[in-house]
Parts: sequence; structure tokens; C-alpha cells
Amino acid sequence: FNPKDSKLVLAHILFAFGALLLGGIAGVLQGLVRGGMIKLPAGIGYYQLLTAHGVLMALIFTTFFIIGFLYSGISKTLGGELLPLPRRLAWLGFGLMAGGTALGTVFILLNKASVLYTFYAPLKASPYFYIALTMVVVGSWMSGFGIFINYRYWKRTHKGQLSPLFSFMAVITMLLWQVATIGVAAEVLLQLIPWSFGWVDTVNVLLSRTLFWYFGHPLVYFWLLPAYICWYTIIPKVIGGKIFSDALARLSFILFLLFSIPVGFHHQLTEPGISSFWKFLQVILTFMVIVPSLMTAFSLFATFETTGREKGAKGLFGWFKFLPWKDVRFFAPFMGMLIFIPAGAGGIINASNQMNQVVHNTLWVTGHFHLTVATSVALTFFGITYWLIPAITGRQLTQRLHKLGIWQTILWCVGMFFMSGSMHTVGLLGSPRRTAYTTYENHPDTVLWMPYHVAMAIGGMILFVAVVMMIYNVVALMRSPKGETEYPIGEVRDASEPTPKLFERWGLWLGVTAVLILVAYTIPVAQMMGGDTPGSIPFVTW
Ligand code: HAS
Repeated sequence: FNPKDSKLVLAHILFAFGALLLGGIAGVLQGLVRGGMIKLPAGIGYYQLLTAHGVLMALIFTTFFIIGFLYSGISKTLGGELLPLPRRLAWLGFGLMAGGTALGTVFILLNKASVLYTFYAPLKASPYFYIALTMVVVGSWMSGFGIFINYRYWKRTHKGQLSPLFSFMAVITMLLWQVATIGVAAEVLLQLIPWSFGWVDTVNVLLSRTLFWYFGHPLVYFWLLPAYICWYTIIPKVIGGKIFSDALARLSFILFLLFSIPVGFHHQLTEPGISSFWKFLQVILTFMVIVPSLMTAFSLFATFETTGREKGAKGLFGWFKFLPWKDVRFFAPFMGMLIFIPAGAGGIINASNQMNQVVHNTLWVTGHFHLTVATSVALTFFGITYWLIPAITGRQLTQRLHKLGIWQTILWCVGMFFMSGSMHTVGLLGSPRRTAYTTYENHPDTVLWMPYHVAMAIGGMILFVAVVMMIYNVVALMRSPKGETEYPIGEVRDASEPTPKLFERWGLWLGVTAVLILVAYTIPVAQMMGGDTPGSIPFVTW
């Protein structure tokens, strides 16, 4: 691996795990507070810790890891090293993001930004928190531009050739991110910063939430797609097989680009001010974005089965025995896939308007995203880490590390079973999310919730041990004996269909994406800006 690229990738990955540790500490503490098991000293607040947990885990750990991983794959698949300009842009991005993270964390710890990871208005943070977020987003744009430049250069120098699957997927992931972050950038720059500095007195709350969710839903696919990159391109190689279909994989990523943005209203189904027609339209589009995940599930089963059969598996499920259960590069992402089945089913429940009325703003939703991002995605990222660090630093992934990784994965799943399981159950009993410890004056309905809150805290403690173990494993990876570890990128099965050239017509896909966004958002946003939202008194100006 090119040493300059190795440094760049490693910086991102290690920063990500630093954020995971801090976010984990904040996470376990807020869980214990919520469960009524501890009281915080020195005036530290529950919401302060919850903000630190959400920001560091969901926004910082993920973004740094993803950019590091994507750059590693770009370097590997587009000629063995990065071009100088993309590498410089990535370092600039890293610097901006790291500076933004440090600034934001300081303001959260000072209790000047206890606004949770969604920073909804009218909760107001210090302007410097929003500036910190801007630095993170602008930094990530720099890194995205670097990936686009490297990809374009490769396409120009390899006329008529299909780009490597990994690089195609990395480009879609970053395109999705750049288009999505326009929403949050508009919210922060045009609304929250002027308002928090006191330059304007009011903020259009509905518009700010809409801009947030325009970004917030594709954000979850920005987390998911790198995990899918691993499932599509890395896992086939790790299990000794081949990629089932290059065309299917690319099509599923294109569908994510098209359908993951114009769906933000499914987070706002209970909000007044958006007419049911636009909510309905966005719910339909949400059901469209489930399709590429179903395609992914199909493709994975096909890969497992064809590989197993080539190795001699018989019967309907005989291939199961041929999977490499003792290989952490497979085991951790596989547990992520397995858990993505109930996690995805939960998402479909959330998206169904009537059922959303039951689960919205309850702990069910918290349970949902701890299965999706905090298990399916996180375990896949951990699975990647086990080979990525030794591959780029010239070390070995030893048997001991495989074992440690497998135990870490099991511990994570056990912790998550207790935590997310009780969140889902107590959510259905009505327990709200984002609420500090309270006995609700011993209201009889709420007394039932308490044992679940305690089970959540116990699950949280197990997960915290698993976080510490993961950090230990990262340190162990950095110190493992010198040697070689493969960067496992799969090849496509010979029998698969050729990939249509159309799939690389970027102008076309970006154009369709823009049209879908305009259809889904123009009228409702115009209504919000004009103060003419459904249900409002006509001609009222806000
Ligand atoms: Fe979600 C809320 C709908 C997926 C994350 N979601 C959230 C929030 C987060 C989040 C963070 O419609 C909370 C935001 C907040 O703070 O308020 N979500 C969906 C839907 C999907 C979905 C329809 N979510 C995700 C993913 C996330 C994520 C992925 C992170 C990475 N979500 C919602 C809705 C809300 C919501 C509403 C708002 C709720 C409210 O009211 O506030 C879909 O994309 C899910 C599709 C997935 C599948 C599963 C496919 C399975 C696969 C695995 C195959 C396994 C194999 C191995 C092959 C259909 C690919 C098996 C092997 C064997 C041997 C068995």
C-alpha cells in the first residue's frame, strides 16, 4: 500500500475510533442516568451527554471512518495510489473536520450546545457549535471532491472501460452526501447561525426541520452504503467466492442515489404544516428506497449459495456450513447483515404512516437506529478495520486477533439484544425517547417502563465493554507482527450479465435525482417559506 495513502487512511480510521471511545463513554453514562442508576456530578446534564454521544458516534465516527475507507479503496482500485491533488484535498478535509470536531466537542462539554445530534430549532446552541458543524461538512466536501477528481482522471485515462466497482460505489456514496448536505448547509448558514448570533429574532422552525430531514435521511444511507460496499465487493473475496453481479450491484447504488433524498418527510409524518399529499408522496418514495436493500439481500444470498455450491454444498441450505465462521473479516459484517433483517423490517414499520403514529418519538425509534447504524453498519466497519489496518500498515491479522474480533462481535450483539430489544418493546408501550430519568410521578402506566429502562442500561454497559474491547483490538492491530495482509477485493462471477454503459452516465442520474427532489420538495417548501402552510390562517406572515 502506498505509504502516503496509508498515512491518510490511518489518520481517518484512528480519529474515528477516538470519537467512538468518547462517544461510548458519554453513551453509557447517559444510559445509566436515564435508567435511574446513577446521578451525574458537577452539574453535568443528561442532554449534554446525549448530545455528545449522538454527535460523536453518529456523525463523527461514521464520517471519518467512511472517508478513510473510501480513500483506501480508491487508492487500491484506481491505479495503486492516489493522485497528489486528491490526497491534498483529503488532508485539507481531514484538518477541517478534525478542527470542527474539536470545536464542537468543546462547546458540547461546556453545555453550550445541548441540542442533540439533530440540533432542532428552537433548541439553540452557541453559534460556534454551528460553525463547528459547518467545518465538518465543508471538510467532507473537500474529501468528496478529491474522490471525484481521482475517479474522473481514471475514466479519462481508461477510455471506454468500466470503472472498478469499488470506485463507482465510492463516487455514488460521496455524490449522495454532497447533494444531501446542501440541505443542512442551508439550514445552518441561512437560519441557525444568523439566529444564534442574534442577527435575526426568529427562525422558521418547520423549514429548518425540513431542511434537516432533507439531509437527515440520505445521511443514514451515507452510513449504510460503505457497509454495502463491503458486503458487495469485500465479502465475496473473504468467503472465497465471486461477486454475484456487477450490474445488479451498480443498479442498487444508483437507486439509492435516486430515492434516498426525496423522502425526508417520513421523519415528519406527525408534523403539522405539511399536507398529507406530500407526506404520502414521500412515503411512496420511501418504499422505493427499500428496493435496493432487497436487491442487496438477494445478491448476498446468491453469493453465499453459489460459493457454497462450488465448494460442494448440497441441499437448500447446505452452503451455510461452508461460510468461514472463524474469520472475523466475515463474521462481524455477517452479524451486521443478519441483524439488518429485523432492523430493516423496523424501518418499514416506521415508514408506514399509520404505524408511525404509534412509534414516532418513542424509544422504538431509538431501538431502530441502534440496530441499523449502531449494529449493521458499526459491525461492518469493525469487520473492515480488522483487515484494513494491517493491510495498510504492513502487519499481520493473526489468529489471536480473529478470536478477539469474534468475541467483540458476540459481546456487541448480546449488549444490543438487551438494549435495542428493550427499546423496541418499551417504545411500543409508549415510553418516549430523549427523556431524562423521571418516574412520571409514579403514574401507573409508566411504572411498567422502568424495568425496560434498567435493561437498556445493562445492555448499554455490555456495549461499553464491547467499545473498550474494540479500542483494545485497534491498538492490538497497530502492534501486530510485521507481515502482509490482503486488501480483499472480489472479482465478478464469469457467468454474470455485462454491465450496461448507461450506469456510468452521471449527468443522467444526477438529473433524475434533481427532478425527484424538486417534485417532492418544491411546493411544500414554497408553502413553508410563504407562511402558507396547510392548516395555517391564510396570509399570515411569520
Ligand atoms: Fe431508519 C428513523 C425508515 C433504514 C437510521 N432511521 C431513523 C433514525 C435513524 C435511522 C438514525 O420511515 C432516527 C432519526 C432521528 O433521530 O429521529 N429506515 C427506514 C426505512 C429503512 C431504514 C424504510 N434507518 C435505516 C438505516 C439506517 C437508519 C439503514 C442507518 C444506517 N427510519 C425510517 C423512518 C424513521 C426512521 C420512517 C422515522 C421514524 C420516526 O417517526 O421518527 C429501509 O432502508 C430499510 C430497508 C432494509 C431492508 C433489510 C434488507 C436486509 C439485508 C440483509 C440481508 C442479510 C443477509 C444475511 C443476506 C429491507 C440487506 C442473512 C443470512 C442468513 C443465513 C439468514
